[in-house]
Amino acid sequence: MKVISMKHVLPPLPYNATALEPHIDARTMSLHHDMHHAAYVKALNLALESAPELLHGKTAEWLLLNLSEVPEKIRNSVRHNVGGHVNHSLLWQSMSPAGSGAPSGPLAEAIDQAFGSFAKFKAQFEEAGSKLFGSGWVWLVKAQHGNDKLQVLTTFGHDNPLQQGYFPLLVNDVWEHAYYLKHANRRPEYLQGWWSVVNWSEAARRLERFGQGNRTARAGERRCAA
Ligand code: MN3
Repeated sequence: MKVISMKHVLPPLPYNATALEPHIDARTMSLHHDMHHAAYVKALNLALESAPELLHGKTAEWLLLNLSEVPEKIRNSVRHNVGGHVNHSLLWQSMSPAGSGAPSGPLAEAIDQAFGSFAKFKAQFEEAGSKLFGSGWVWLVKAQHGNDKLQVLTTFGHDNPLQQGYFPLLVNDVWEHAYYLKHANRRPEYLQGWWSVVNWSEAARRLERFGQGNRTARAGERRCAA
């Protein structure tokens, strides 16, 4: 049976490029999605052209977690570009023009429990994002095993917390291309303004799905991390 080849596809932005103004300007948003994210998808597909057919049908999340199955000559390219694809797909969902400004329900409780308060969480997230040297991402995550509290962590390049055993709830991009046109070198200013466009209902949905995933994992069923 022939394995069906599945090209990775750039997801459309879930809102208009102007929708997050003034916090994310339209020019940055268009460049970020239409050029940067698109380039990662294109490069991923190109790298996979020379890969064994078996890899053509795998999801981006599978590739992220099974890089050892990818031939060494394309492994670095797949790592950077599949991470870029997955992380940016999460980033667009982490933002919304209808951001409520603060989490509610179980997510709000989990944040209070882990960080002391929402304000302390924001301060820790901003500090982690500001201090990250070079290009990377800042995340709110939940450990995939055990019942640990929520954590803030950063990843370099396009690495993803799933590769380190953490399930991502919320992410912001601190590569310069995410903010430089509007904020120049003032990354902390970008991180502070970002709270106005955070999609808290999406983060809450991810926490809920994580809980459901944990139950199916315990029942021995296959988990989907996306
Ligand atoms: Mn980016």
